[in-house]
Amino acid sequence: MSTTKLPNTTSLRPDFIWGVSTSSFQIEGATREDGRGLSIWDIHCQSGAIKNRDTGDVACDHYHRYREDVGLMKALGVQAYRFSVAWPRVLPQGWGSANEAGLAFYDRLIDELLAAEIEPWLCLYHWDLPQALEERGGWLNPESTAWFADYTALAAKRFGDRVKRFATFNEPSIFTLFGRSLGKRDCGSEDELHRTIHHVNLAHGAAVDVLRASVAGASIGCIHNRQPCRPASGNEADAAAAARLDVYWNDAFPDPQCRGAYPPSMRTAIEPHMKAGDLARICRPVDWFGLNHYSPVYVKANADSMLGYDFGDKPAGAPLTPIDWPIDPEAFRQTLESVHARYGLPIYVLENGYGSFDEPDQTGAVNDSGRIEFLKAYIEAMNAAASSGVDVRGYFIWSLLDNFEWDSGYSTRFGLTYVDYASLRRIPKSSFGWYTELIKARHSS
Ligand code: GCO
Repeated sequence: MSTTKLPNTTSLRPDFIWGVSTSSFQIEGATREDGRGLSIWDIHCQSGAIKNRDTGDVACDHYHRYREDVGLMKALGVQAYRFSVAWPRVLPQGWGSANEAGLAFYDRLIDELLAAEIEPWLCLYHWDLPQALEERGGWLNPESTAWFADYTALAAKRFGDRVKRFATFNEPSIFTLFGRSLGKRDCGSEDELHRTIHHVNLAHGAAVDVLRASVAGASIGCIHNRQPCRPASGNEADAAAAARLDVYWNDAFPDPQCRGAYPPSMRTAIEPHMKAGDLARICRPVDWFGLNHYSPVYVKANADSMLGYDFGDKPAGAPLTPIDWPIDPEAFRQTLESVHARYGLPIYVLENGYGSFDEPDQTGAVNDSGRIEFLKAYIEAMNAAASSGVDVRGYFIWSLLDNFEWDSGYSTRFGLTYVDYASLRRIPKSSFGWYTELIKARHSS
């Protein structure tokens, strides 16, 4: 592999962490095995709502193939691996008695990672809410804070001797704003949306306290999807809709969590759901800001929808990935700068990646040169942000493996590794070798 294709990373700190990310529902499979309870995503898939009626029942079969997958990470040379624990695998009813077999799976995974000298980064919630809790109102129920705190305490007690990096939530703005498309009852009203937002923020704060109290040396954060929401046209209504969505998409969680206050435009709507002292319960000290970034979002006004917005057209001629997401590394650099300026925390990029429709060629190889070009441009943008003083400390590619891409099912592929879902064979793509070279070059410099 020629190293001329490698990005300039000279402004990144010597101890910069290179990693890969996945999530439980998207790769594990074994949804009915060893006592796992059902999640809202199992129920959503059962409805036939997913493209090709795909489900998470087998996924990448990571539950059984985790040793092979850790071997892939070892071959990549990554220092860290971000995964999530499936709440219903360890607490089938969401609370109450724990499932030993479920806990034991994550013990095996963590031990395998440590043996491979790969640091485990554990995300507590990547959207797979236990269905039993959804039936009790889910995040709409004020008891959800206690449920999440108890689940966090179980994970901290069991894994905290070996895991120090904890994320409370993956993309809280996404799973609350777009409840309908993410497997749970949609937020049927703006009032329900604000109640859900507040309860998830309270759950974050409660989990931080639990982790601080029970894991010596815990390094804690929350993972936020942050992407500029831009007007799809020059008209005023679209600009206002974009500005409104930008607040909910980008500020509704990190602002109360890291600055101790909701964005001003949300306060009237959120206040009826607050109790005295809530902001102090939410704003608990964290150690880093987890950033997921892909591309800007283009927004148009829609008076009939919740928050009065809809997704609009991307700029004519904008470069797009094969799944039509804009390619805009400059927006990534700007986002890094805005997070640094607004929150002043060390930043770990915990998702960035390229969706496509890779297939092996006649030799059986998978050449994903588009992904290499994308990653190179985004890493260069991150390097430029670092050169202007942004405290970015890690970059985790989404994803190690092709996997279950939510409503798109298995039709789109984000992996550095191709997964043949018929045989579950893993085939490293050309981007896999490229990332290996990048990490090796960083460690030899
Ligand atoms: C998200 C989720 C991931 C996705 C990835 C590609 O950001 O939607 O964290 O689970 O699979 O981002 O869409």
